Amino acid sequence: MKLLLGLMLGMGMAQADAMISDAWVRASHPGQTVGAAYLTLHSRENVSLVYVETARAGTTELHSMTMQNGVMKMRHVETLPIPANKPVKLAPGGLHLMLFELPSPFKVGEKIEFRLCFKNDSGRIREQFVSLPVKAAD
Ligand SMILES: [Cu+2]
Repeated sequence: MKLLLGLMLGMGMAQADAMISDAWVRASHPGQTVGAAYLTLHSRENVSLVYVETARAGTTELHSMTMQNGVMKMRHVETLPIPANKPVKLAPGGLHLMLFELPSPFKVGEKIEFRLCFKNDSGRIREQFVSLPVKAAD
């Protein structure tokens, strides 16, 4: 039964799954409690990224970053619209996933699993699991 349900979910999601590229988690130092992750999201239909979590952080928030009067400002973004076939890039200096309350450092070579929840125009929410490699900051 569980297997059958899994297959059905898998089939239902295959078409709508977002494509993920340029995904990585910034390596962190021991004792560092805040981290960041980046990825580019591409969807074939209009969706919004409404929730992100990982077991490797107490809280995960989507943030934007802008320059205001020469000062970098970060803002918490509740939902991120991803228009059909228009990739949205989360990258250093701009949109990013901010990770709080890190219980242990992100080490280069590790893979960190994230759960992303997307909502489509008809209000249906589906989840997608992605594994992001840890890389040293450029
Ligand atoms: Cu931030």
